[in-house]
Amino acid sequence: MRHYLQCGRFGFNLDSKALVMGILNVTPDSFSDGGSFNKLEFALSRAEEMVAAGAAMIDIGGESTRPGSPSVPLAEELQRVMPVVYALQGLGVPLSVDTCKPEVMREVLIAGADMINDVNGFRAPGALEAVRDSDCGLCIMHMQATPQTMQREPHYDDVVAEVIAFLRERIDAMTAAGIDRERICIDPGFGFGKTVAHNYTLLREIGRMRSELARPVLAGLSRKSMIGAVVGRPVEQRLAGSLAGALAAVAQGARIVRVHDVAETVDAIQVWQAATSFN
Ligand code: 9MG
Repeated sequence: MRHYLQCGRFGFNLDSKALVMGILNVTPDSFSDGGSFNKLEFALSRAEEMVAAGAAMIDIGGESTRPGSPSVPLAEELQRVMPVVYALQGLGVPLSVDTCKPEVMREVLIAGADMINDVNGFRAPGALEAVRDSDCGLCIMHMQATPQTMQREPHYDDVVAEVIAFLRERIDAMTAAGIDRERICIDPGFGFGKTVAHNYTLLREIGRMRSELARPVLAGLSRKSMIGAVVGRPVEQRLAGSLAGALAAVAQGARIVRVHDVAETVDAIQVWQAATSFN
């Protein structure tokens, strides 16, 4: 199966390799000090550090999507994200922006972002139109309900079939709008309206998602509660569990893993790749 992903200024052949996407949160709780110059300096040095450690793309997020997080007003999200997109233009890797807001999508694409990562699967009115006429990469993620309500008793009759049906419907909506399939990657959305059992069922079935939808799969498990539920550790002690989760996702066929701990994940994947052959 051919796995090419167009990502703005960049293009990736994912036939025989898995990439690491480094997470760059630019929410106020991710900075130790309040000055805006220092925020930008901090974001830049963190991004450079991740690229030096082997990150193939950086995902910039100005709105927390953790369960129960409130939505951030448009102006606030733009204020957080835009200076970072401008500052990181010369980084040499694609800049992805994690947002659900069409207005943010439009502005960051003008500023030079290469990819939009939408945990809402581009369902907001105007989202498809906002990304249609660029050549940015697009990550369509599955989420049941909203970040505010998603972990209140998530229910599925058949979680894998329902997630695949959702992703298929979104791919069809995007291609019907004139968007090239080569710009799209898909994501089961670990932790977004799923129990621990739903998450691990989806993890085991990444290969089915990939073969039924014929697009590269992006997986985000880093430090999440599905890891904590197994290892019984708080978020700051989930590195080993997250590495195992990333390798499990790659072994099942994921081609991009979204992580906090870039250096460790890159090493783990390199050893995995040396020891196995990709399918
Ligand atoms: C923003 N964000 C948080 N978790 C995520 C995940 O699992 N996938 C994607 N695409 N984005 C995520």
